[in-house]
Amino acid sequence: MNSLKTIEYLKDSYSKRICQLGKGKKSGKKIVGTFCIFVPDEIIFAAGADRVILCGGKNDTISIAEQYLPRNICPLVKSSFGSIVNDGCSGVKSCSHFDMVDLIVAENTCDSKKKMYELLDDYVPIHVIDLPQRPDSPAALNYFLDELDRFKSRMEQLTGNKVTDEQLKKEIKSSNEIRKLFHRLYELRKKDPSPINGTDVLKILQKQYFLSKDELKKSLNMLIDEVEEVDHRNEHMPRIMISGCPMSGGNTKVPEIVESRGGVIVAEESCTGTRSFWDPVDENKDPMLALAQRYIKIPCSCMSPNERRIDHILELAREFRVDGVVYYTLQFCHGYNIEKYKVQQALKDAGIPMLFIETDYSNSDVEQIGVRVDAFMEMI
Ligand code: BJ8
Repeated sequence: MNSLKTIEYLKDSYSKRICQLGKGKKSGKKIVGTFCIFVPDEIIFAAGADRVILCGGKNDTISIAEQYLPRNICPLVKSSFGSIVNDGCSGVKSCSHFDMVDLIVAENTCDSKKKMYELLDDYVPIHVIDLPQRPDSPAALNYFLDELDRFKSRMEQLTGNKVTDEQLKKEIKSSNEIRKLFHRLYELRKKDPSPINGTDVLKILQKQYFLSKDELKKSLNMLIDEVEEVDHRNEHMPRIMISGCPMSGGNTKVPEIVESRGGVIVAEESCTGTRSFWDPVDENKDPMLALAQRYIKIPCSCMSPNERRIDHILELAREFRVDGVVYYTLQFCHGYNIEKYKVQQALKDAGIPMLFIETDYSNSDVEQIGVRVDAFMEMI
């Protein structure tokens, strides 16, 4: 498939966005950095602040992080931390948007992240949202609602703006519009053959928490228009779903391997995938309650029990008619690594083959993964 114009269009989106953030900052806008999809954007925007994602997907900052952190924690945490503490002296380019951040809004999810946030407190103020990790327990929703209220107050304090219900409703509607656009894009991926490669979709998904909302909407509309006009490939290619850890910006290793070996990725069950947009926020309820109800249901592996995730995987596998699932985990991500067992059982019962890949951000295992993907493609 020819390279997509939308991907070309987004090539210099990083520098444009940095420039936009810089201008906003000069005019007094506050900038919030986040690491996780449990943090409701709607509250940040309703307070009149801007938001950028800080998760690292690049390998080159990991050695910097390892001067502070143990080696045996996940590469996403090391890459993110390394980008932030990098002073540029080692020759690795430092993260140009971290310096603009006024506040990090973090969340209590996995242990590695929790402990990283304690260290980051030395670099920039942090507000941590505590997540009830048994989301279906009777007290969980009210606890989370209180945490979101606390977060709302912190945003009001930071920006000096009152977060009104009206403003929240406006932001919820706007975020739902983006979710609908992602659904339209994924609807197109249900075609067989799929008219778009998963690697290209991932490049957009990775930018969803970095671009401004307007730019994201524009890019998604461009992409949908473009994909609707794509001439169909004639041959059926094995339809693969990726499931597991997020793939932060800079990390497209596994989708590239899968798609260079004859498969096409048609869905991603991950936070750089369906988990980020699948469920809308109810626009007809009290906005804070609606946000709490929507966000508490995100099926991250930090939640227990997490049957919701298994159900979602099976639903996606059916809807997207997948031939196989690549279960992707980052090294030392215990939550997703352990959940693999239940996912594998459920997929086996549904007759769907699964390939398990545990990897990091380096290229040292590209060949080895390629050989295993080849064998998987032959089997499905
Ligand atoms: S909602 S998946 S974005 S926490 S890969 S740092 S889990 S050890 S990124 Fe995540 Fe929020 Fe959950 Fe999504 Fe820890 Fe695992 Fe590393 Fe991870």
